[in-house]
Amino acid sequence: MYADRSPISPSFTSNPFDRYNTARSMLPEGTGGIGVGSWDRASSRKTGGERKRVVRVIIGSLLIGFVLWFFVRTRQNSSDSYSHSHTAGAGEGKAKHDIVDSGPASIKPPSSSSSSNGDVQDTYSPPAIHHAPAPAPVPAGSTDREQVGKEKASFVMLIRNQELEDALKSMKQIEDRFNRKYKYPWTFLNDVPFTEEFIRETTKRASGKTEYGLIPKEHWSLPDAIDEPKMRAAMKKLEEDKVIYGGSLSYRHMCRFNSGFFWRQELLEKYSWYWRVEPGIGFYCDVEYDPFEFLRVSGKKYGFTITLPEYKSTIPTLWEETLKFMKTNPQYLNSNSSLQYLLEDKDQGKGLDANPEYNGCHFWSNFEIASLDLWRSEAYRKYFDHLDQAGGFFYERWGDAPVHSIAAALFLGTQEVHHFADMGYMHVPWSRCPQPKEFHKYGQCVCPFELKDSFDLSGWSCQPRWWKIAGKEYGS
Ligand SMILES: Nc1nc2c(ncn2[C@@H]2O[C@H](COP(=O)(O)OP(=O)(O)OP(=O)(O)O)[C@@H](O)[C@H]2O)c(=O)[nH]1
Ligand SMILES: [Mg+2]
Repeated sequence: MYADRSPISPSFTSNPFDRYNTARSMLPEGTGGIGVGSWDRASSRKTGGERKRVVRVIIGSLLIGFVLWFFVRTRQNSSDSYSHSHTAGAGEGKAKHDIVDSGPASIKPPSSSSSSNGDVQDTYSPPAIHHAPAPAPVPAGSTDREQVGKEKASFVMLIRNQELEDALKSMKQIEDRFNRKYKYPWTFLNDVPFTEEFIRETTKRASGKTEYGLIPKEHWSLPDAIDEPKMRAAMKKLEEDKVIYGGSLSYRHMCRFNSGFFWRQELLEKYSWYWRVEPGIGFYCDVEYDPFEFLRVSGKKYGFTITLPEYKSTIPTLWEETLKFMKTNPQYLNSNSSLQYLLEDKDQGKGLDANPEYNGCHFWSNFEIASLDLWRSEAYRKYFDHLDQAGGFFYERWGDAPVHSIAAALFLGTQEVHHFADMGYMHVPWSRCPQPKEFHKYGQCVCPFELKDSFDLSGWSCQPRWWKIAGKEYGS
């Protein structure tokens, strides 16, 4: 049997901050808390001794002294160069100068994507593919909802009417940080009709068009083949074991819907790409390019922000069923798959024939920017049908996150999966932000936690496993 290593506490309460703290306190002995994870670059920064620090302080003071002396002399010699700052005082003049230097027009490419000595680079330029300048922000109060972005794409939010307030919080951040310039549409889905208030308020908050879909009954109900008493008994057992959402039927419908049906909704037929948004998330940095365009142009199909291990008592037979499926459908395994990211340490290097064990790592699917065609593909449809017939969405509590992730890892090439390391993101109880300080200046990130507490650096994160096979994206 495998150990249950999920960072998600089974004893969550309804207060998000309790949940955050509970989850933090559950970190195992030895990981030293969030931020002292297995990430070698982070821990090596902590090994410098007191002596090194003193030397650094002395050298730093000398440098600052020299820069001040040079600055004063330059101002004396050429008072014309900074004439605009003379009336405002030295402090304000310096601030203006900084703003000019860091503006988009003066951004220069970094000399390397991450500096090995930990120095902060002063400039950042997104990868060349991002270079199409972001459109100008739409003036406040504009009622023109015409899409500016060029992709066939939509935000997608599966949501309950009573989550309106949290939906608006998520939308506000995504709109301010990205969409007010692109005006991509929003698609809301619900298993019951949306209220007038929900439609009115979310439409007010969106810069683009909004559409509201009622999920067909057959996409949100028990399949005939499911043995209900057997399912109820399994639910009771998981509830007794305090497995999060173990006793919830609606949660099971939600996971099955997100796995096999959201991409079949009529409202989404016209799109090729989606950005999944959940209520109550945090989104902390500006996105100055179109991620849909980025994925399309770079030949990628799936993008994530956080990766972590699944709570294994929710998926006892998911991997077994996956192995069965892959044995009868070996043609779907991509020749450059990310299989090793899914495997336990003891099974690293093995192929599927060796029946390796799943380590539970998955892309946290409450955030996804991805291709709808990935789920529409023959491989994924057949995989979903196989899983659905096995019944684990109901007899166990399979989440859409491991289902999507296993499929993306096996059916896509590693290069087709993208870590959006430039995006700051939070879904209770975890959050992450880009690490390089120069990036924060460029992305105007406001991360409400210390960078060392970013989930990527915690002992629970599967990020190092992803880095091992895919390398690091800039922002990591
Ligand atoms: N319409 C509808 N949406 C649901 C239902 N259950 C969950 N959702 C939505 O599905 C998404 C995932 O559900 P969540 O409850 O957030 O599940 P989670 O992210 O695993 O867990 P927490 O966020 O920790 O509660 C969210 O966008 C919810 O609003 C439901 O019964 N009906
Ligand atoms: Mg959620």
